[in-house]
Amino acid sequence: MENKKDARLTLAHIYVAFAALLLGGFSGLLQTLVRSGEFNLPAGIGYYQLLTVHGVLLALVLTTFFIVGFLFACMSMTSGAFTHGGRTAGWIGFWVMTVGTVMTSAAILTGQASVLYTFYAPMKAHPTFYIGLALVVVGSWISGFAMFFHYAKWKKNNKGQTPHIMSFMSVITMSLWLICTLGVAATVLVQFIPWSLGWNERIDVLVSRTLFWYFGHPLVYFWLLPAYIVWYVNIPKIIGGKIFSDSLARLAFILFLIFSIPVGFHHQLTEPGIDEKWKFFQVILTFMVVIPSLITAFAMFATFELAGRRKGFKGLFGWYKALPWGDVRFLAPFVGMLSFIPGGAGGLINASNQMDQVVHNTIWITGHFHLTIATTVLLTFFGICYWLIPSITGRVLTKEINRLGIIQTVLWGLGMIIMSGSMHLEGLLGAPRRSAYSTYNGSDQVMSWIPYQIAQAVGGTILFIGIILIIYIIIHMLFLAPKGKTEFPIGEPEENAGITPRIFENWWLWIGIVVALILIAYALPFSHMLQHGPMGSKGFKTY
Ligand code: HAS
Ligand code: CU
Repeated sequence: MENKKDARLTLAHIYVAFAALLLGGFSGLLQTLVRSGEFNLPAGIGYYQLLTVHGVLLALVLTTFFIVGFLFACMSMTSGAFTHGGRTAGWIGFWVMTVGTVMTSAAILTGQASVLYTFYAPMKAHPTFYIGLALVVVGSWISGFAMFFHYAKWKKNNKGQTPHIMSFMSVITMSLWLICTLGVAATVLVQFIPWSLGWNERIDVLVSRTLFWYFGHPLVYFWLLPAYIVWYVNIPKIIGGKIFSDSLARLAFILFLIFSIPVGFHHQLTEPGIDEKWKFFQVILTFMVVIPSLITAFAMFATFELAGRRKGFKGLFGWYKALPWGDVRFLAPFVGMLSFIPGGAGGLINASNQMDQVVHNTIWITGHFHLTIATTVLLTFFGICYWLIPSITGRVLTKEINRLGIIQTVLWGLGMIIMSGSMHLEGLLGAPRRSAYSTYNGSDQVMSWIPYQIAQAVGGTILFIGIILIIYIIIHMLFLAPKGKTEFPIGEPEENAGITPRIFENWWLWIGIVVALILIAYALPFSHMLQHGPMGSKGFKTY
């Protein structure tokens, strides 16, 4: 990276992210071993405590730190170095997030917050669990504003020009994050913190879950969009091609911003207290937010095909031979793309009301998100590391590490096919998610689950070997690889590309549509909840 000071800020985020991967991944391994029935946890560690460590550290900490760090790098590379003020804000954001992470982790590790990563009321955790989470969110806002100001400054200094697509996408991602975290901030600050401190005796469960999922669905797109940035902008350069269509890519990101927020009810399809017609409406919007992913699939095929044909490969599928299969910077994200085909299809099943009745709260759902976040997104993040880290540390990716990276990618794909595949199948047989090992007195149905649980332990073990490998690779690229210059690969548009329409920079229009759609989808059902709320529930400690 060109600016050393910005690079250090990105690096700090990467350190925390991979520390979270190591600890969170280890607890994932232990979980699959427990569920196989062949292993008991030592030293009084609880299964649900472990599951909370796993979910919070991987789904919330690893992702948020990696994404914020990566977006700082994207902005610095394509809108120029941050000013002193912007970078200071970035560091303040980083430290606020880190203090929050330490608080939340301490609450979980000391056994005072085994409430899982969705922290559903009326399960109650120690106040520091919620305060820590609030700090993580506030820290990320500070960083987000640093990015918004940076973008606005670039636009002011370059009047009439179109901002770089990578900066544009970064700002969309952080805008999505800012708007959706308002929901989780509201429930944590207004409901959970006063309740856990004993200031309020009771909590409205439905309101808290609704605010959580208002945040929880766009959260998954906050994970996905940085991966899409790489697919649209960096992968073309890595494979020797061009960005297929700058305008189409920007359009896809705007569609994500518009449609990914007012859809939280698809996580609450079995929730009593929400009228069916509002669920139906949000399911329609859920199917709208599939469209930009389909656009992305189309754009990827087009990018690959055009790159192959330009190199002279012919025939209907001849172009696939032109792809750099031996280059881990391509292979890791590519396996991520592949796994999004079944992962996305599973999402469509979940979003369909009737089918969701079959799979909701079964381990099928766990299978779904291990394909999407833990493969599609995470393998793309690993793919980023192979060029981002050496370009920051002034080192190079050696042939040996590239080869090790390919082994890591293959292990990850294989481990996930076994683990996620058996989770999907076991879910169809009715096995619940979020459940420690039990034979339920040996009923026949439950006995049919056991082989799948053993398969999950096998897959989980392969994945854990993958985690050890990637940690070794990261350490190598940070401290051991030979010195040298590594490129930060940024693709260029096709020669005959049209001009990017100016309307994409009309932020007030897009934010206006987002707000309007959120109001249409949520205002009535939510005010109904507030007006007809029950007396609320006292807190329970189930752990
Ligand atoms: Fe999901 C539950 C619906 C996408 C993550 N999801 C979850 C949970 C998580 C999660 C973490 O409607 C669990 C939350 C919890 O703890 O309870 N999901 C969807 C839908 C999509 C979707 C409709 N999910 C994701 C992504 C995630 C993610 C992305 C993380 C990153 N999901 C649901 C629903 C539930 C749910 C319900 C609740 C279920 C319940 O009952 O609780 C869509 O966005 C998917 C659209 C994607 C596609 C695929 C496009 C394919 C592409 C790849 C192209 C490949 C190429 C390579 C180019 C239609 C872009 C090919 C090359 C060759 C040579 C072949
Ligand atoms: Cu969702």
